[in-house]
Amino acid sequence: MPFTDIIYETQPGTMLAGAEGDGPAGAVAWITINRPEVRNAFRARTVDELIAAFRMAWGDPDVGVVVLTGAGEKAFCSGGDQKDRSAAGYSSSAGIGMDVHGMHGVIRNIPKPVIAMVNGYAIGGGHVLHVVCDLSIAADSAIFGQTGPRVGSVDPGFGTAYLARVVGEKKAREIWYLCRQYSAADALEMGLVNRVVPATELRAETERWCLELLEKSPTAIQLAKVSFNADTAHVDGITELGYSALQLYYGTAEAQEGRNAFVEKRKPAFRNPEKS
Ligand code: 2NE
Repeated sequence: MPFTDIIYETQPGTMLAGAEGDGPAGAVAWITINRPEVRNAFRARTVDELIAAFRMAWGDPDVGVVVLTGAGEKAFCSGGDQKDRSAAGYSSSAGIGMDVHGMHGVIRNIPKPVIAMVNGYAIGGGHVLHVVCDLSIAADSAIFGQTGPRVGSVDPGFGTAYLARVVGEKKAREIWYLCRQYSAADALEMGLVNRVVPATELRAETERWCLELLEKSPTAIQLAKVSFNADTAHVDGITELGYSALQLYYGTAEAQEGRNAFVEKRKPAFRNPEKS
């Protein structure tokens, strides 16, 4: 599949920041969402390309670590492309129209660590993307948050129940119900990210983490990852159920009002959508 919405590159371990001598064997796969004009929002095609890219990294025996990031300096990812969303869901043939569940699955199930290099906004489904990655390293300028209840959507399952595992039930519910934005410092304090560095050092710091990972036993890391995943595998079922409900919700006037208000740059009137 030729990629239009993402960039896939590999970097040998010997070329990583901090590598000495021969450096570690192995390579890093860099997957970059490349739609900066919409803050790296994903459409159905983007999701298909991301799944294909993760599968490429999965099948490449040289690749020991995968880094997911966004193009430009403003955004990691702003979630589902709202201009591509109608009462039938996001434009595509199946489910809510995009295989977001499949994308979460490939990030969780690839037997290699995945680092989210959060270079700006991680918002909505873009926030969920970094949450499902194994590790998150953020620029000090990064901003985090969910927007579903403001735009007539929800990213249930890994976006909700798994988030509660990461930050606790009270905080996860606050993040979802109030749709506030949180700074990188806030994110570090609540355990949402592993490390925060100045934006200018983000790439080098991420490369140093990749280097450390490449020096470890890949099979031990794989087994650790699988065992972490096993403990939250039931969330898969919640996600499946949630997306089925979401497909029905997208057909309602309430959900359409959220989407329309975002595109029209106005406040939504959820309790009386006909009057907006
Ligand atoms: C990300 C954020 C906070 C950035 O704000 P700012 O002020 O830096 O940029 P601005 O002006 O809002 O955005 C720049 C351009 O990008 C588009 C905007 O419409 C704007 O376009 P123009 O006016 O220049 O034409 N843009 C940004 N995000 C977009 C998006 N997600 N879809 C389509 N166009 C987008 C701010 O932009 C923001 O809050 N964005 C929306 C975040 C959001 O609500 N995401 C969707 C949540 S739902 C979801 O992701 C989801 C789900 O619920 C279930 C399953 C799968 C996904």
